[in-house]
Amino acid sequence: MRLTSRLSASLILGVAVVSLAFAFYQIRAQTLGMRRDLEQHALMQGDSLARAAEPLLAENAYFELQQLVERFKDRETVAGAAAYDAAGRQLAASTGLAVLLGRTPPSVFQAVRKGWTSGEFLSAEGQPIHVAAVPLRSGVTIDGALAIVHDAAYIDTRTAALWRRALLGLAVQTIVIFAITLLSVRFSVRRPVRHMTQWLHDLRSGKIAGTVTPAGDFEPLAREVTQLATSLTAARAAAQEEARLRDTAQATWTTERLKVFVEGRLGGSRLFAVSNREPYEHYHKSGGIESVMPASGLVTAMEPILRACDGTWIAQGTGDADRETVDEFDHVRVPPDHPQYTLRRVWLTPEEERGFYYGFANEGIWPLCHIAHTRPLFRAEDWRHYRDVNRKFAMALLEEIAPESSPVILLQDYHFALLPAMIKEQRPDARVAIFWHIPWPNPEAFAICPWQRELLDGLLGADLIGFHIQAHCNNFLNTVDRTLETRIEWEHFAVNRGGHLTQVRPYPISVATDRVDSADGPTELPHIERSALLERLGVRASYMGVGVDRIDYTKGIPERFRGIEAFLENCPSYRGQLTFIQIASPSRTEIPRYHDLIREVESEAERINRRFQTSEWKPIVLLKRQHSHREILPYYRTADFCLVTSLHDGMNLVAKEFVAAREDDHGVLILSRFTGACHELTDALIVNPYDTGELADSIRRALEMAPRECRERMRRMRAVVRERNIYRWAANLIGELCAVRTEAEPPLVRTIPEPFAGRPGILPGGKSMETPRDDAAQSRPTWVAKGA
Ligand code: ADQ
Repeated sequence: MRLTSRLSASLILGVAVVSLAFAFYQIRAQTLGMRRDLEQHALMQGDSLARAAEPLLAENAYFELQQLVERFKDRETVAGAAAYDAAGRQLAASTGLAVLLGRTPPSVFQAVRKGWTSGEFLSAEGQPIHVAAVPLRSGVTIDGALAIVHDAAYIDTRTAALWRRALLGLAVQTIVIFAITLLSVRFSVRRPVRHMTQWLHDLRSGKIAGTVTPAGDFEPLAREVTQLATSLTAARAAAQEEARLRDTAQATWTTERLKVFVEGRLGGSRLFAVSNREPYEHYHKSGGIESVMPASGLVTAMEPILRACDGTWIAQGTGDADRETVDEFDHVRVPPDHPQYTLRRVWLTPEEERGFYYGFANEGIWPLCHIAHTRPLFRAEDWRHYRDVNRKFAMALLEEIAPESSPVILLQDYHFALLPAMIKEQRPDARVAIFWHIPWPNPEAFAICPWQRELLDGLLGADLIGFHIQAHCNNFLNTVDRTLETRIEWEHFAVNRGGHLTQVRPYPISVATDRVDSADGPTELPHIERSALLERLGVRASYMGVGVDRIDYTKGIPERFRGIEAFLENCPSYRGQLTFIQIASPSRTEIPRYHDLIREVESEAERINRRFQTSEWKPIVLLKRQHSHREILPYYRTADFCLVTSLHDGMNLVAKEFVAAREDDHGVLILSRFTGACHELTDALIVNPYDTGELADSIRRALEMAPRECRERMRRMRAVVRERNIYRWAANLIGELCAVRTEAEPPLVRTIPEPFAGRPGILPGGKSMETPRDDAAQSRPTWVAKGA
């Protein structure tokens, strides 16, 4: 109500001032017009009467003169007329006029003296009158003057009437404005505000969640409030989960717990992550810029950690709008909708990307480490690019960590085998871990690589090397043992090389079980029936299986399709009943092997479909594009089984995502024995993907498994995934890394490589910075000129 009154009062005041000023000018103009009209009219009358009076005055015919002025009196608004001689003495006047005028009016003297016709407004006996004086001539001599007197009171009367009307209009205007303001405030302000207040109240009291949707001018406010409410809901859920866990004395890791843990362990140091793949790519789309989260196990795993710690993630910029979205230091805050950490982009030339990423990393190291019968290709040119790009990332990382003492660094994957040594050489005070997301082969297989010594040298710069499982750690230690002059401390699973210790540990990576869509935060998704999902795809089936993969030869997609074919051959009653949905995103398409694989996957699906399909049904639906986690989730939730048939896989997150999604405790996981995941998810149906018959059998077993067994298996797997989630993975890795004792204190003088000149915290011209060690309280380095 106060808002309405204030709004109305100011509106009314504003309108009143403007209307009054307007009325004043209008009425004044009208009054002046009436006076002007009267004046003109009087002078015209005076002129014509003067023509009649002049001969009478010349002949001294005063009686006739008196009659003339007397006759003139009876006209409308005319008060009378009077004749004067040259001395201004009254010779004749209409009855009563002599009394009204009293003295000779000044305009009469002026008419006699100057020979001009003139008029004036006077007040006579408190009454407004107008006097028009006309000279009376006889030839060129002025014998006297004639005065015509009008009653001007009617002008005041009309002016007063005009004011009355204007004020009445103003009053009506005020009432109308007040009513309109009241109504518009009620409908466009008070109603949405009341709605939002009620919504906030319900939210606070825990009755609802979701979004508030007032439109129009309130939309930005509603968006902000919704954002705030989402954070509040998430914080409340986290607090409840913490409380529940404390109550049940469980040790499950949550994002909140990780946050507190990491803050405590970092103790003021900051967390830096490096990977080739960036977590958010920006693309030009339909006239604007959109961000996309790529399909990658690494991104899926690392995203929640960076969100929890607000660190810096250094990665290659690959989106076509990436350069437009960074600031002058190549930084962009992400996630775009709800920024929580910094992404620093590194730019590679097309040649660098070809040699480093497609060449050495993905045609060399990837097949080298995955024993999947694709021959590794090692080219000297690719190796040069690999080394140069590692150096480029090292420069970017050194630049980012320059202002930090003892930074904590998590390097990701086989793209950066040389980076640990490059960083430690410059910053021995940094704690460096590298996590190898893919398998590590046996020493004989690894020995194929012509640059195996250089790769191991680079890796051993790290304080900690992580693999998914112990077998990969053992393979790595054996490879080092066979290749380099080192001491392997088997009892500690560490390599001692010239006094520098590198610990080698298994950290089985996992998924976040408390989040549905890592891009959008915790979200409730509406339930979609399986039949509706299948209908959208144009098929009808009673059973549904699902597979989710990048199209990669290590994932065993054609092998999987052949397993489905064998199942339909062996169990014809399932024809027309089971449809397998393969969600597959094309990957590394620049590499001929991957390009060929897409064709192979498509043609295998087509061949099998042709063999069995009917008008309403087909055995395989291939959805060949990148999907968001939100799009994948309904398939995970409603499938009878999920098929993971990797020929070799470091871990495989799809298996864990499927289990995490099954809140209903249904669904069967069929899992390749060559994945890291099969060591933890022992309640899956473990298969050899090369054995088509075994695959077919396991599909039948999954479809015919007793509901009770299915539920028990799923419950046990869900407990494993819930407990060994991504936060636990991060906590173990970061916890052990922070406990590492580095050999060196922060260097006294840190030399900053030349390309960093002009960057934040770095002085131009390749200056360097100094950390004064004698002042314990001063932990931040100060900048000094090189050589100072
Ligand atoms: P990847 O080989 O990429 O990861 P994986 O672990 O299966 O394999 O993870 C793939 C991720 O991408 C999953 O989160 C999945 O949901 C998503 N994804 C797959 N296809 C998709 C599609 N079509 N659309 C959208 N999303 C899709 C590497 C190693 C793995 C290891 C991970 C993490 O090869 O062994 O588990 O890193 O360390």
